[in-house]
Order: sequence, then C-alpha cells, then structure tokens
Amino acid sequence: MSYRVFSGIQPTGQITLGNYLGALRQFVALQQDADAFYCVVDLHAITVAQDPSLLRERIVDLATLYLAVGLNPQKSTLFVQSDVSAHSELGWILQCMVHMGELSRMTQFKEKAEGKDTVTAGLFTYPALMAADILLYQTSRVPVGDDQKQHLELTRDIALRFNSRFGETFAVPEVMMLKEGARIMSLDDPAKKMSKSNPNPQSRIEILDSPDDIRKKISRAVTDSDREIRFAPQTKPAVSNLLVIYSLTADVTIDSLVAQYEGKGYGAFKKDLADVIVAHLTPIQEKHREIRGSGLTEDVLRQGAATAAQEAEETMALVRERVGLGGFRRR
Ligand code: AQP
Repeated sequence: MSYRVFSGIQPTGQITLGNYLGALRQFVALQQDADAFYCVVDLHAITVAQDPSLLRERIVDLATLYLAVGLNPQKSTLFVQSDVSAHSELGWILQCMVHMGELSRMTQFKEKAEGKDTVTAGLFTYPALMAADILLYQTSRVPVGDDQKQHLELTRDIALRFNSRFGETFAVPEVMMLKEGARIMSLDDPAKKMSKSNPNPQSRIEILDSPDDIRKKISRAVTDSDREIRFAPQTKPAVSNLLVIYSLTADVTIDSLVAQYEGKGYGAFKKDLADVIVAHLTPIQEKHREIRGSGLTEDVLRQGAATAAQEAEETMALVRERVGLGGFRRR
C-alpha cells in the first residue's frame, strides 16, 4: 500500500551535494512507492534576511532542480510552501502547542543564532512551522538529513500532544535517514556540515557548479595529516567525508574504494572523485538548463499548489473544529 511522504528544502542558496545526497536523491527513489509531497519551503527561508528578487529566482531554480533530478509531477506533488496558506495557519496553531523550553533546546536555532546581534522570532519558532508542513499532509515518513532529526522528533511530540489533547487528528511521522550520507561535511572543515548558506563557497559542491569549479573545490578540499585513504570518521574526518561522497556518488562501497586507493595517495583519489562527481552531475545540469525558462516549472508549481491546498484544507477543517476556532465563513 502506498504511504504518504513529505519533505522540503529551503531556497536559501544553491543546492549542495549534501542536500542532494542526504535528502533530494531519496525524494526521487521514494516516489516509486510513495504518495509524495515535496515542497520549496520559502517561508522557512525568510526566517533569515533574504533579497526578494534573489529569493524568487532561487524558488524557481530549486523547483527546477526537483524536476531535473527526476521528480515526476505525475507521481509526486511539487509546490511552494507560501502558495498554500494552511502552512502559516497551522504553523501558528502549533506555535501555541509547543513550549519555549522545547524550542530553546533546538541545536539548529543555537547554531544559526550564534554570534548574531539579533535573530528573528521566526527563526526561534521555525520547528513549529516545520511540524505544520509535515502534519498538514498526514505524513507517515519524512526523508531528511541528520541535521533535521531533532526537529522531526519535536514534530512527533507536537503531533502526539495535539492528538492526546484534542483527539486523533494527525498521523505521527517517522524520520527516514540514510545510514551513510545523512551528514555530508564541509570541504574546508570536516567538523561542520556542508551548508548552502556557508559564506565560504569553497566549503561546498553546488549541484550546478561547473566541472572546473568542482575539480578546483575537490583538489582544495582539506585532507588529514597522513597520506592514507582510510575510513575512520573520528581520526580521519576529512578523508572519511570524501569517501562517503565518492561511495554515494559512484554507488560503490567504501571498502572497495579503500582497497582501490591503497598506497595511492590523495592526488589520484581526489582527481577520480572530481571526475565521478562531474559525471554524476552533468546530466542533471543539462536537464536543469533544458527545463529552466521552458515554463514547465511554473506549470508544475501551479498544479502542485492546487493539489496541496486541497489536501491541506482537509486537515485544516478538522484542526479548526478540534481546537474550536471560528468556522463562520465556511458554515
Ligand atoms: N550536509 C548535509 N548532509 C546531508 N543532508 C543535508 N541536508 C542539509 N545539509 C546536509 C538536508 O537537506 C535537506 C534540506 O535542507 P534545508 O534546506 O531544509 O536546510 P538545512 O538542513 O539547514 O540545509 P543547509 O544546506 O544547511 O541550508 P541553510 O544553509 O539554509 O541552513 C534537509 O533534509 C537536510 O537535512
């Protein structure tokens, strides 16, 4: 039987190999069996300042990338979060269900707030909006990278709390995470996760990077002190991260890579890794170029918003009734 999947990505920058390997690639695999809803979460993006015209461009770029990596709009619903106002409405209701203490414990908030003079209230309540995104669609599974695990756990707690207070309303979702690749690390610092909004572009491979840029970034990626290619995340985090990227991109095991590069040093390994990434990303980039500007993305998003709004409204009608809210316009 088909099951409901929901996930989203923020249009906060160019999508990285981390976003792709940890999340986006799973979206494509899941659409075979799942009834999937995939979202460009633009309301989440504005929890930090965004340039309006750049934001709009990135929304279309990201949705185009969804299509370019193989999401099929006949099988999955693709839409933009702000096109379905139920996200904001349920987000507010769930803000009234989540506790300040719970939000204060979120490591992503702490990381993003660190060193800033001011942070928005939206950044703090971000997990309530994320819970709304997921719960609106009666989602049973959420494919995400490791950094979203804590938010998912909070989503489950909020769903259980709501259900126990108001009666069964939401499906309680399960997190789906890869064993390897759920946390791809930065190329310049293996202690930090690869991130699309990291100010240093050398820290990440972007899916739309040119072959030249990919080769340069991989050749400059930090390595560990000895010259051995071994998988040891604790003692050799940089090379282990490159091995994970290689293994997932080329679809070969880490053990076979370690055997292949025994005694060969970092130069040959990095050159082959860059070739593998370029070969993997070239068809995606070609497809992206073909779709961008054709009008397909906009059509898909228009249709997706209508489908998602209808689905979300079913949940919202129940939520409003359970909570005891308004309802006069609709009666
Ligand atoms: N480094 C990563 N490795 C594996 N998965 C990752 N994800 C993010 N970084 C990695 C997963 O990508 C999905 C989309 O992420 P997001 O756009 O919702 O925001 P994020 O998790 O905060 O990702 P970024 O790239 O670091 O964005 P910014 O810089 O805007 O904060 C999620 O499933 C995430 O787990």
